[in-house]
Amino acid sequence: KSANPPVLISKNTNLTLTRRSQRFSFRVSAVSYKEFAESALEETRKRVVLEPSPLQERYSSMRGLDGKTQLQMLAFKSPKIRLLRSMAIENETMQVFDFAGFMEPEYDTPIFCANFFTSANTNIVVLDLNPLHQLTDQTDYQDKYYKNIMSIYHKYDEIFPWGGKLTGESIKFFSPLVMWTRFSSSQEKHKALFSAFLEYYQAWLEMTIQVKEEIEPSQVKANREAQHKYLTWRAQKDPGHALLRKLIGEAKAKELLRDFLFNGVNEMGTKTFIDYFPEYQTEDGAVSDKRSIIGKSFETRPWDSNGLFIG
Ligand code: BLA
Repeated sequence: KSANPPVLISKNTNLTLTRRSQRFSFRVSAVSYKEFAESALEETRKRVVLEPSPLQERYSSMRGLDGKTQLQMLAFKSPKIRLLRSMAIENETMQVFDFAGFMEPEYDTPIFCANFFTSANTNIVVLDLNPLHQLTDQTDYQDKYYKNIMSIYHKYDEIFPWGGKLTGESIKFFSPLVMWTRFSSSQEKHKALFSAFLEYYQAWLEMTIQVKEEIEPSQVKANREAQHKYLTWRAQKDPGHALLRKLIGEAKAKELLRDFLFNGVNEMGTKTFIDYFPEYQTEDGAVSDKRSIIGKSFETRPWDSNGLFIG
C-alpha cells in the first residue's frame, strides 16, 4: 500500500521529463544561423579590427509581412574588407542564412559565400570561396588560392555529397572548393555544417590577412569589374529572390538585395546586367525573367579530387 504513491509520482515525473525532452530535442534540432554569424565575427575580431559598416544604421532587423518572420542583418568593414555582412531569417518553419565577405578592389581574394536554406525537412547549402576571376583562363589564380586548401573540402565530401543538378550559370561563380549539397535536418548534419562553415571562413580570413595590395591600376580595375559582375549576377538572379519577395514584399526585397546584400552593384561599375550577360536579353531589350538560359546541369561534381575542372 505504502509503495503506491512513489510509483505514481515517478510515472508522472517520467511523463513530464519525456515531454520536456521531446520539446527540448525539437528545439535544439532547429538550427540557429545567428550563432553561425556570431562565431564567424568572433573569429574575425581575434585577427582583424572590424568597424561597423555604414549600412548597419539602415539595416539591422526587419519583420516579415506575416508578422512572424524575423530578419537580422549585420554589416562590418575593415581596411581591406569592403563589406562583411550577414542576414539571418527565421520563422516557425524555416531558417535562412546568407553570409558574405567582399574585398576592396585592391585585393583579388575570393568572395566568401555561405548560403543555407533550412525548412521542415530539407536543407539547401552552398558554401564556397567564390573565385573573383574565372578559373578556366587563370590557372595561376586557382594555384594561388585553392591548390593548398583542397583538404578542407575533402574533410566534408562524404557527409555533404554533391547536391545534384543546379542552375548551369552558377557553376562559373563556384570554385573547386564548393560545398553544394542538400540534406534532411539532423543535429549531426547541422553540427558538421557549423564546423565546415567556420573552417571555410577561417581559410578565407587567412587569405584576407595574407593578401598583398595590388598597385597596378589595370589589375585593380579588373578586380573591381569582376566583383561588380558577380554582384550584378546575384542582385538579379539569386535563387532566394522569390522567397525574399514573398517575405517582405517586392520593393523592400529589391532594396535589400541591391543596397545591402549585394551592395556595390550600384557603385562599383556602370555596366548593366545585359552588358555582362547578353544571353538574357529579350526581343524588346529587357532582362529575361528566366532564372537560367542554360537550364539545370551538372548532375555530378564537375571537378576531380585535385580540383581540376572536368565539366
Ligand atoms: C536554392 N540556392 C538554391 C540553389 C542554389 C542556391 C544553387 C539550387 C537551385 C538552383 O540550381 O539555382 C544558391 N546559387 C546559389 C548561390 C550562388 C548561386 C549561393 O549561383 C552564388 C553564386 N537561398 C538564399 C536565400 C534564400 C534562399 C537568402 O541564399 C531565401 C531568402 C532560398 N535557395 C532558396 C530556396 C531554394 C534555393 C527557397 C529552392 C528553390 C529553387 O530551387 O529555386
